[in-house]
Amino acid sequence: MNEHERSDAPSRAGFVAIAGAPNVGKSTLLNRILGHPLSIATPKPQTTRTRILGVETIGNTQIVFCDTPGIHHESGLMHQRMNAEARSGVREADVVCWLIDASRGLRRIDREEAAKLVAENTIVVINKCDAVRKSALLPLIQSVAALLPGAEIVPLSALRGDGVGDLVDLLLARLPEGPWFFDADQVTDQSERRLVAELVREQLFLQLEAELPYRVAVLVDEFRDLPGHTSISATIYTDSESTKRIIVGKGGARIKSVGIAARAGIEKLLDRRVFLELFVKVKPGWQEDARFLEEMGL
Ligand SMILES: Nc1nc2c(ncn2[C@@H]2O[C@H](COP(=O)(O)OP(=O)(O)OP(=O)(O)O)[C@@H](O)[C@H]2O)c(=O)[nH]1
Ligand SMILES: [Mg+2]
Repeated sequence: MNEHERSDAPSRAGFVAIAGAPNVGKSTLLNRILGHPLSIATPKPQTTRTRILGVETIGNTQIVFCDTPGIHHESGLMHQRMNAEARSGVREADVVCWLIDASRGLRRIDREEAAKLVAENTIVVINKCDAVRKSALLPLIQSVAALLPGAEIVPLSALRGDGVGDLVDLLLARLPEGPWFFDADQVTDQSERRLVAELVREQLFLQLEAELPYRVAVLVDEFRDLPGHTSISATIYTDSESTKRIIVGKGGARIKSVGIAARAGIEKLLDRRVFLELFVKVKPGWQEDARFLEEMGL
């Protein structure tokens, strides 16, 4: 029996969007709160492409976090869909955690998007406070307060964890009474296949340079639980023969290294031995292909 079942207090539940410009640390914050790596996070902007729900049940309260893609200015169907995902995540939330990167200060995109938020249900999270001096923080807090008067402001470091507990306490206090949306032991809405595809994409983001990570998508083709191990095959789609050659690498070295690193993460996720087979296919213009984007959850 968990604490919720023992308690006489009414259950509480709500949706909390984690939103903001690309690369401000949204996925890192979600993973820090959950205590395990659910949503891939890399040093490159636009890592997250779809909404990812992460469920945290504490006592009688269930917080359903929604990690969202960074809102950005780029054009094209994939980017439009990413922004739409982020905006609907914000619209549907009871509370919005709007992240700002303290090490970069307020940027144009932060100002433009902040103007669309509602102060009463927004907590402005000033992230990456570990990366700036305290003296630089105060003026930033003042500018944020002027930008969105009335919104709560929480400085923290998602990377180190400082201040994250205070944010969770604030959220717990804000969520309305109501039934839970998920079972107490459910942690996400993402399928194992999707999580696996993301772990492969994470390695492509980490191991490919310049704009190449933006030219790949990953789909799991086969996922079979066998005695002693899980056998998985996935396809990496890219938009040209030349990118395919780079992904495969000299004598297959790059794809091998992506596979080894991704497999380590997948074995941790599934807590099983994994055989992972990766294929690379050229699919010109996939970023503009509505049906293909839908298959990827966009
Ligand atoms: N110094 C520092 N770095 C951080 C902190 N939080 C996140 N980062 C780093 O910022 C980079 C981006 O983190 P992500 O969590 O992927 O950011 P995001 O906002 O989800 O990015 P997109 O999904 O691309 O929009 C990574 O290199 C993180 O390690 C923090 O509190 N301090
Ligand atoms: Mg992210």
